[in-house]
Amino acid sequence: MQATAKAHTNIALIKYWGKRHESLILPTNNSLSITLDGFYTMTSVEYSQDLAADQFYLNDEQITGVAYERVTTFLDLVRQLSGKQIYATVKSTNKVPTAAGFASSASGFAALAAAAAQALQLDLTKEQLSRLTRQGSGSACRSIYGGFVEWEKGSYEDGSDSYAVQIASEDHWDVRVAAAVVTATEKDVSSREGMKRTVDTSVFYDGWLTSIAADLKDIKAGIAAKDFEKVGQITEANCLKMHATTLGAIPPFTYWNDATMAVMQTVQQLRKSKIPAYFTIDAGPNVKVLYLPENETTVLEALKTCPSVTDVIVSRVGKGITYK
Ligand code: FM0
Repeated sequence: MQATAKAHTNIALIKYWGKRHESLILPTNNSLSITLDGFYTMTSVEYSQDLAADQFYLNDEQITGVAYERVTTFLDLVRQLSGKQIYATVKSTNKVPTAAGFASSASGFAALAAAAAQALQLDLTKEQLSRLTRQGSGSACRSIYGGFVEWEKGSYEDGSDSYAVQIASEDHWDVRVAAAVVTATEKDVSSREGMKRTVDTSVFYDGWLTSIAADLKDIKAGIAAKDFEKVGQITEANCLKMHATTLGAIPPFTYWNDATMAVMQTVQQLRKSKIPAYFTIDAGPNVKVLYLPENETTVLEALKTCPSVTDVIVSRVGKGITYK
């Protein structure tokens, strides 16, 4: 009753930004991501009749409080599925700078779900695993798969048709993503809180929602045709629209700081000198830059010489869940 799974994080090109159901984690719109090989979580889950509660260790440190509650609440779902009232020791190693907009929750819940289900021999399909994972953290349901992945929002109230599917494998297209790290501090507004405030109060939220269908259709055509400029333009515009909704919320907020803006301008400058590179930003100040392998040297040089950037981490398109 022990298993170990590894999951990579992912970066959304079309963002998940808002829920239609809070506890089931059902989104208002489809989203689309690339799985990244540069960041991952490795998690082992061991069930034991001797335990009276779950235990959670992250990077060798025992975790209590809110982060522990999220893990044990998620394991309750796995217990329900298995019909076994049995507790687990969870040990995770994170190769993700936590809570600085790198969405460690995506690789974290994907690895946890996979290891827990495997340890109890639940024998889930990828679709079932993605649906389970979604209830830990929405973006995590995309990290079950490698390559290019779409999370279908679904329409059923019970969430049974809300899970991710792979739209192209990791071998389809060698695009690269450089994560420009500008700060490692914890963020003020979590993505969970930020998207809720935006759905509830932002005057721009309807505009965001009505623009998604066209973005999805166009970006999927762009991915299929390996049209980098098309994919890049849609990615950057979709990111800017998502972040615009936060400015229309009450109270208004933004995830950007001056360093974020400096990196965005560096990317725009690269394009002026005919290097196709495009940025996207999640719920934090760090910027991810999409580029093609032939421009790697130029793009990395520009990012590393940007004064506000403390580190640059390169990812290729990564794999889905693997087991040890
Ligand atoms: O990844 O409340 O998954 O599509 O990263 O746990 O379901 O942490 F930019 C924001 C991630 C949202 C976009 O939200 O929220 C994306 C975001 P949860 P998540």
